[in-house]
Amino acid sequence: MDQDVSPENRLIIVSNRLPVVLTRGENGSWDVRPGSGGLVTALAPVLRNRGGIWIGWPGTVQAEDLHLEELLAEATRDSGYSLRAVALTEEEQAKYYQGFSNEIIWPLFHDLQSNCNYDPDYWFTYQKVNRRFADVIAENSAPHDFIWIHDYHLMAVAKELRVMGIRARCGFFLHIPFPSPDIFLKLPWRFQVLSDLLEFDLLGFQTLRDRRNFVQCIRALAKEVAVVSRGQMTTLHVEGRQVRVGAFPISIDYAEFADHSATQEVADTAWYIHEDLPQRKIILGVDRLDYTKGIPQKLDAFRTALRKFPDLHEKIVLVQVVVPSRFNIPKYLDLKTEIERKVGEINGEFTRSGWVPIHYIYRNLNRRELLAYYRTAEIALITPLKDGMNLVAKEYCASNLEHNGVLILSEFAGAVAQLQKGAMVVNPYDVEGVGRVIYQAVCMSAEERRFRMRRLRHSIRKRDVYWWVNSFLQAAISKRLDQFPLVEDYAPTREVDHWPGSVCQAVVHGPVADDDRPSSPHR
Ligand code: GDG
Repeated sequence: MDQDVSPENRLIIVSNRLPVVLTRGENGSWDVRPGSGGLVTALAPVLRNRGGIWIGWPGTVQAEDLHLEELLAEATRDSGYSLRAVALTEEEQAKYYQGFSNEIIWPLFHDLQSNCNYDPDYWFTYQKVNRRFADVIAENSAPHDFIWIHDYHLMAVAKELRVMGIRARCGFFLHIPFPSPDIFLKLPWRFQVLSDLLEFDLLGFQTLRDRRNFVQCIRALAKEVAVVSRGQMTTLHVEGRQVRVGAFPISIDYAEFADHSATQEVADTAWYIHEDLPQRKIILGVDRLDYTKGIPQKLDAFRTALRKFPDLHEKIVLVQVVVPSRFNIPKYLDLKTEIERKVGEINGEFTRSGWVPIHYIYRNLNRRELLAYYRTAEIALITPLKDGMNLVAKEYCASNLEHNGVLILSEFAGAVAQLQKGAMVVNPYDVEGVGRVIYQAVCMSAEERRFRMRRLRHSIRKRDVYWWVNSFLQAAISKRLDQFPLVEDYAPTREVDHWPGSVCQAVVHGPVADDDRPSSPHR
């Protein structure tokens, strides 16, 4: 048990990855930096100063000179909570994470069954690693803690905890979609996965559609379970226990995005971006390298818009940021090749002196750059083939301080349920339709843009990440976040950067990279 903080009612967050990335610096020392991705963006501000624990894989295989505990303690020194690592071997990582999680569950739950590789060995290792996570949770938790497990990598953890006799309340939130029964039925381990999920006390999904799909799977495959739906919540009666099932659309720290976007450093960076692209409207795409994000289809739609509407030539630029991800899986490498080929073809077809239609960025942007792109882009083009939520859509709106941006959003992103009234909703497979909507967005009047963006921002502000966490905790244990113990002596000792929640504010050892230094106010 952790002795540093009150044992009462702590929040224990468990996810596949810790919210940090460990890398070896040029001088051989280890650096700890904030991780990226939707889960970190959403949860880091939530845990700040609540004295909880975050358990996960640190993202690196144990090396002899890696003083992991020391590094993790240093990384969260100012955050008010602590990190605990789950060690994995290279083989476990390959079979549990890349294999079962990302070659089976990820494609299946995104309706892309033909991308699945049902290797039985993956399932075996998945269970073994879930047990390992349960061990670390058992070592670090007390009966009054609330254990909140995240995402499809860890669906069997509650089962393992129950086997070990751990009875603490345990909730699960699925960040990705849950498929309809006709797709879920293809999973060779469909009965085991459903029965593992039924060991949690609360199951949270992103949207009503996901919750409905899950309940339909229960009705089809677990006939002994009684289903009672009342209002927003469904209760499953399983062998004398009750499992609550609800939809909790995840969100962002709206105020933090809006405030940081308003800073001079972001404004300066945004100004330079536009100065380099004079008289062009910027259409922005920000996606992890993933076949669910619909990047090739988006490029096809952009090409269609340029072919059909020549008056767009030299007036628009697509800035497509692709964040490197899962490059050990062959499908992802193929996707990268396909994207780069298409970008080359389109630029080859349309580039004129002084105008390159697609600016392709294949790397992680730092937060200042990302916000500057959000702030400066006239249009955000977010067209996943399927997405649990899509936080980029919400971040773009929160950062659009001038209320002049247009959000083009796929009807298959979970975010559409909340944002459909202000966004231009498209079918990402319909490249002609998306091409037409790009044209309409470019031509949209300032009044309509303002009207739509105000609506979007209002809705995201009202249901931000604190609303999300409070509704989940309320449903799980009838508590709000502010009822968890505040770390009283919480006092950042160093100047923090603007990473949400200031998970880890600094490089622990080694030099600060140039692009992480704040830009000087030149204007
Ligand atoms: C999963 C689900 C669900 C992106 N590029 C950079 C960067 N990002 C950050 C964004 C955003 C996050 O990564 C991406 O979140 P998404 O929600 O768009 O997508 P996934 O990573 O697939 O997340 C998704 C989410 O979980 C939460 O439940 O919405 O459906 O698939 O926060 O800001 N951050 C930085 N540089 C980048 O270049 N710093």
